Amino acid sequence: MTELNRDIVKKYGLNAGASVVGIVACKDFSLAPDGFKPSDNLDGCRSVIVLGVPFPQEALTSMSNVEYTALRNAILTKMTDIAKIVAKQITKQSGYRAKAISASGGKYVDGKHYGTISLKHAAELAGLGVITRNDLLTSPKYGNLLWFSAVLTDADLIPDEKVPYNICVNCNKCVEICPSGALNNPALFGNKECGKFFVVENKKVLIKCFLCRKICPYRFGE
Ligand code: B12
Repeated sequence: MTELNRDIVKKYGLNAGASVVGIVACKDFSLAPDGFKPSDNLDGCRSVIVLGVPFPQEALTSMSNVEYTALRNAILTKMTDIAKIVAKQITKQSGYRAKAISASGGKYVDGKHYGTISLKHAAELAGLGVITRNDLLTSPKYGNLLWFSAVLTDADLIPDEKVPYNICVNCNKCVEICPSGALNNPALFGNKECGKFFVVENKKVLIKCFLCRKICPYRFGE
């Protein structure tokens, strides 16, 4: 068994294919709803390792809805695989418990599909960026192009610092362009409204809108 620390964990993530890796202490999730705290999903959880990979910029500039959706599906599968690799390595090399968190889903509550934890909040707490007015995690380096997965572990790892400033200037362009009205209430994102643009065609989900991503002046970072 080898010692486990933040540098080793970050190396695992980068070697598995992540472009960014951030660490949060589980206690920082106190504001997450019950059932969505890391400790609700792994007994004795101490740290969350957040893994991110960006879309290429072309996803927002020149891809059709079909191409965008196909790339999104591929990247979500890749993100989940990266989390599984990191979780396996942690347990194998150090003996700590580790649980991979899927990039695309987790559980059903009252018939609705939810993630295991909120990966946007995890990424913000892990210092990978800030949640901006379009309700997306926006990174100083990669803008809103990042996709995430995570690993929960009972290892106590030194966490990262949050980004100490807000990138969003509240230009409101995302609110004005959103065809569903999902962004109208700054305190409550309209999941149901936004979800209407995820449509089933030929037995497959097609994402028909990503204007809140595309319109943001910080879509590609600062
Ligand atoms: C389900 C889902 C959706 C559904 C939601 C409706 C539904 N339930 O069916 C819909 C269809 C709306 C959707 C849309 C999109 N999604 Co989506 N989605 C998810 C998914 C898989 C789960 C979200 C979830 O259940 N979170 C858990 C619940 C409890 O969190 P919540 O509702 O956000 O939480 C609220 C409160 O409970 C509280 N809260 C919850 N946890 C915490 C924790 C802390 C510390 C605090 C303070 C508060 C807090 O704050 C929130 C506001 O009230 C996540 C992956 C994930 N696991 O996070 C991706 C995810 C959020 N989606 C993502 C993306 C990219 C999109 C789209 C852009 C896709 C597109 N159109 O191209 C749009 C974006 C819309 C937008 N502007 O935000 C990315 C975001 C990446 C980024 N850079 O921000 C994620 C993280 C996927 C990923 N693996 O990267 N999505």
